[in-house]
Amino acid sequence: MTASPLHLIANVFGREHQSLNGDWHAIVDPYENGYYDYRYEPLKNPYGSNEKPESPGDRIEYDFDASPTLKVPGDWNSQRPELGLYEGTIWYKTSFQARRSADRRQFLHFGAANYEALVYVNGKLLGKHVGGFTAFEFEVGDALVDGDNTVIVKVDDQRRKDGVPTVNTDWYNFGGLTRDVLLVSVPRTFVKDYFVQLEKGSLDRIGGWVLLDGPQAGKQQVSLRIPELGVDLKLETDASGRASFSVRPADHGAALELWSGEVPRRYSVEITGLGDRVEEKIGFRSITTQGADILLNGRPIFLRGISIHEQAPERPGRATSEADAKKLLGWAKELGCNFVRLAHYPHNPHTVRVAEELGLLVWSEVPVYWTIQWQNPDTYANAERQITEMVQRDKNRAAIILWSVSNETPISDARNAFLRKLIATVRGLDPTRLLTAALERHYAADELTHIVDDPLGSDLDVLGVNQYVGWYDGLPPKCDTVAWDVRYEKPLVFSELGGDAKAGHHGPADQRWTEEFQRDLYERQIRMMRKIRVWRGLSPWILTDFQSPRRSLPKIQEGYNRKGLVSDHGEKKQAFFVLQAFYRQLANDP
Ligand code: GCB
Repeated sequence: MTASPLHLIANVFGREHQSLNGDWHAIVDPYENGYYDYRYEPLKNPYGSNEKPESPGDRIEYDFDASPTLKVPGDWNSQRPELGLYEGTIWYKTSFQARRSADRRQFLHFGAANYEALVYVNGKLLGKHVGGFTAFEFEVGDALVDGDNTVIVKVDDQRRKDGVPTVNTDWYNFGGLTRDVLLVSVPRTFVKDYFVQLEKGSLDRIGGWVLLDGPQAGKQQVSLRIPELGVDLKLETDASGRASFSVRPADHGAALELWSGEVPRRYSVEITGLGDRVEEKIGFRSITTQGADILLNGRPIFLRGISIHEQAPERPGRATSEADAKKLLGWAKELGCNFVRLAHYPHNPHTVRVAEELGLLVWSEVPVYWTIQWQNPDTYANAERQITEMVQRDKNRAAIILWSVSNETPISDARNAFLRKLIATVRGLDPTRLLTAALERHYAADELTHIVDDPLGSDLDVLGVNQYVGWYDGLPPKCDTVAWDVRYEKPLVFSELGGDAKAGHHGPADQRWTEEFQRDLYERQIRMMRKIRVWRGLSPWILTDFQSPRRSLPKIQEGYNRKGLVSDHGEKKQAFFVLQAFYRQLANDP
């Protein structure tokens, strides 16, 4: 039995840690030689044990230390030409120095590994994680030795029918250890997690909980301080290590300044207990709906957004760093956005933190995309774990206002039941944020009226709708004739719209793939959307051109989805400026 990953430690970067990023030795293993014997049964000593010949006659047909390296964090596809479209297993190995200690615990933290990872320390299998975009951790425990330690990770990025996502997506299946890897060290009993946010429906009351983990977690004193707000609480954990709290800074004589796009104010929150201390900057804001309005801090807001993939800016590969996040989100700010849809999976934690610092509201989603196996309980368990890991990691980020459970999932009873269960899970984990999904619309018989009546609409707070009028659905002039019939009195956000244009390719507005076509499409789309009474935001598809093997049209696509407003070389297309002008106008006259 392999162990499952643990409930995530909050704020790993704020703990004592060493980075294991860098050059890891890597063995490319398309036939799973390191894991199975010739009968295709798991071997007793897979590559995970890192055996070395003990005498000259020993036959060991692999050697990590003599194998070339790959950069971590990073996708493997963009690092070596022969791995461009490789899908399968690569074994990674690195070493680190450590000390065993009776009063510290060590955890290996992986920001993400696409898609399945088996983690070994000094030959011992710690466990397995499935899902390419969420963080996971294993306690290293007894596997650690004083001095030199070895970590080996088997990463397999084969697409799976029963996976989340399934085999068919419109993005590149970048494999590897794509995010930071850390060795985190904490006291035996430590502050593992906390939830510190404005209480639902309140503009001045902060509430939540603290969770201790370890042999002395129960019935302990914990303190929670927000010095700038005069908050200094002494809490006691229950038998399971948890303590709840609720506090009004005004009762301590302090005026709470809320986090907003204009003033992304954050406060230092310090939590201490049993010799452990964690500190993190947290913002406080409320997000609710009222009829068709989205209210940020009690006031209606229109979401001027853009969708973003975790595609590296101006180069092939996955975006992996804070610098990448700053570049991408800098373009979103330049466009005039106050909102970004981080599609179609949880993005790098750097991206969410930079968005929070820049005052960008965030939609965060899981890759429950198109047609996954709605009736398969393992697929459901996988989706539920991914969404749980997403919420665990980012629940204290004020920037995130929307959790999205799915993208363009055709309506069926099995799908409705699956997504309703996911929605209930998220509401249980985080009662403070809004729930959404990118839904589809359908046509009335006349093909001109678009109806939004997905049954899931009754379970969601905000209706996300993807629509491609003028691209997959007629030509741009069709936007002038379409009417919308939205059957819910809820905020409608167009989570996608757009069309492809190759930067620098020019022609008349009715010639597909030109910048003029895309510009005309945006102008007409904006006119169409403005007529919809419950329309409260948009996140057009998409900020930058992104790699997708589905997109093969020579001279135009060449492996890229070209719906970006910015090209893969950083050139802004004409439609960028159409949307920018619209967003400037909205910002001045909301
Ligand atoms: C969609 C999908 C998105 C695609 C986009 C397109 O509806 O949600 O993942 O990339 O359309 O360009 O076709």
